[in-house]
Amino acid sequence: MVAKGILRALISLAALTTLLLVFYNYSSPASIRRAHSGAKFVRPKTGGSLKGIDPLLNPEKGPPGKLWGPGEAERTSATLLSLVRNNELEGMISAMRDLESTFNHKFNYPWTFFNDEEFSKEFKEKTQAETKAECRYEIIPKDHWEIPSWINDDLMAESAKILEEKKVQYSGLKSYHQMCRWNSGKFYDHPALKDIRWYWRVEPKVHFFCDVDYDVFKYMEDNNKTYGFVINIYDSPESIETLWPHTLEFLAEHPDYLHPNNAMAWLADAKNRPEHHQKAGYSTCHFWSNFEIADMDFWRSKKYRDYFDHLDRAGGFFYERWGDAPVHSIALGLMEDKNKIHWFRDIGYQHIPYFNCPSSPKCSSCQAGRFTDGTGLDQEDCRANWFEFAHMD
Ligand SMILES: Nc1nc2c(ncn2[C@@H]2O[C@H](COP(=O)(O)OP(=O)(O)OP(=O)(O)O)[C@@H](O)[C@H]2O)c(=O)[nH]1
Ligand SMILES: [Mg+2]
Repeated sequence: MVAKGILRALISLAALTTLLLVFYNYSSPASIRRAHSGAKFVRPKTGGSLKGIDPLLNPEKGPPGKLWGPGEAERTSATLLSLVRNNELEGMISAMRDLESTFNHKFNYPWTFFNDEEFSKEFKEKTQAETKAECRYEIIPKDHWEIPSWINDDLMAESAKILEEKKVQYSGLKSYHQMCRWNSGKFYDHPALKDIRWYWRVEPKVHFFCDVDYDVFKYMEDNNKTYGFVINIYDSPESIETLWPHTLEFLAEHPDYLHPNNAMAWLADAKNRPEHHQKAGYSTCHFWSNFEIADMDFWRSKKYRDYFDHLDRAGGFFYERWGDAPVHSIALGLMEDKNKIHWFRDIGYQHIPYFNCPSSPKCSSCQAGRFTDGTGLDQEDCRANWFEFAHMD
């Protein structure tokens, strides 16, 4: 009788232990991730909320719905687009090689290269040799590149000194300011892009790690998307001190431009990086624009043109160091339907020092979930904020 009782107690204890172990395993997101992916990476806590799942560590299958593989559909009106200098030829070739081998040899979208001066013969020959697709080489019209007449040289030089004291990178480099302004408000008006709607922005030296077997532009078109990103990071508040106040001024003049399904909660978030919000007036979390797959019709809309003109007149591209990344991100966050913004989480990507690395057999040389390469910058990742305040698609 006593022995039977002990046996029953032992069995109950074993069952309870098993139950607890199972519960512990399935309630621990880290072990779920490990179970699914076999990856050892554990993402540092960076704020935001991944809503219990980490999409970069779960097996990645690409976006849902009908996707068009190579040869399955006509190409749409799109180009791969690079602003680049002759002396960046080597880096451009390396980026092209990656994108051609993972995507473009299957789809043959044309490349359009832009420069503020003539491309060299060597640049043209060596880049064209990397692709079967057409390469176009375009010079930027002077009135799109030059510093506008209303910018005061002395004030700009003084401002550069102040920015340098605040350690704002590239603040003394005029061409960097010009590049940011062109990428914010000019590129889509280049005559060479007149009949083109979609672009994939590619910088020299970036890397692509995963096979992309569907036409990304047709995905955007079919699914009514405006903007695709891979990485979100926090900005340097010192580079954009008055960008948000000027934006609020603009919004007060055009309250109708605020989209009913906007991402204001994402922009206004003060919880995840309070010190940035305090300095800049908004969260500073933005789409990192060295990668963009997007619809130029948004940049060509009256509301965006009005916004860019307002900012351009305010002078912050030159008196501060407003980047095209925060300008694009704020415009999208306020004036576009947030459901039209898509995270291309299946596109493995690196622009030093950050990565987007999905967990997929289509990817190589990129550790799933990795965000930086030992530079201690993991806390700059703010993709989770986008998931928390907008959505995960
Ligand atoms: N033609 C031309 N291209 C430029 C100029 N300045 C920058 N670019 C290009 O504009 C893009 C962005 O410039 P980067 O110097 O990479 O700026 P960044 O990505 O903020 O800086 P890094 O972190 O150093 O890469 C790159 O594709 C550059 O090749 C310029 O004066 N002329
Ligand atoms: Mg760059």
